Amino acid sequence: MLTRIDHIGIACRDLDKTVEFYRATYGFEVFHSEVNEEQGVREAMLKINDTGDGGASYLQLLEPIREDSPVGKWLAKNGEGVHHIAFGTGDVDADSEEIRAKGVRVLYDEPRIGSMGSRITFLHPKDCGGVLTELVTAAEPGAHEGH
Ligand code: V0V
Ligand code: CO
Repeated sequence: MLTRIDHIGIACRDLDKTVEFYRATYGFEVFHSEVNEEQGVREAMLKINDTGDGGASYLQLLEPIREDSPVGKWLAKNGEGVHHIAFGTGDVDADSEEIRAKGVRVLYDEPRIGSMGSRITFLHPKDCGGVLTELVTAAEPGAHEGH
């Protein structure tokens, strides 16, 4: 069951500058940052609030590390802005299969590794009203502390 907005993914060209904008404007601090080679991004997670399901909601700031990555291609075409939304679930495997059975294209056969050791998959934007949609199951609590 999808129980929260896990994050909003925002594509940017300069991660450090964008982090500074969110800090100076809203007071949001970086909770975690990492490079995800497979996805082709350098990213920062800004925690906005905890949620009633034991998870949390974040802004995910994304800078491409390769031009031919999903975020690199998207930036070249659209410029900076909102790239995807992500719903949180306790069971990404079950929920993605259920959604696939409704005829929505799920991009991966098996969920892949996302931010902070989470397991993630994506739904094709053309099947979701133009919105690239991600499903996320967070790692077990304590497995990944913010850093
Ligand atoms: C592409 N399109 C989008 C879109 N990206 N529409 C809405 N939102 C987006 N973000 C549209 C694009 O305008 C085209 O429409 C059409 O889809 C095909 O796009 P394309 O540029 O030819 O690109 P493709 O087909 O090579 O790739 C599109 C997909 C790709 C969605 C398949 O971006 C993908 O695999 N995304 C999933 C992985 C990802 O995004 N990773 C980065 C975040 P027209 O022009 O034909 O109408 S990593 C992350 O979130 C992590 C690590 C995490 O949360 O933990
Ligand atoms: Co994401």
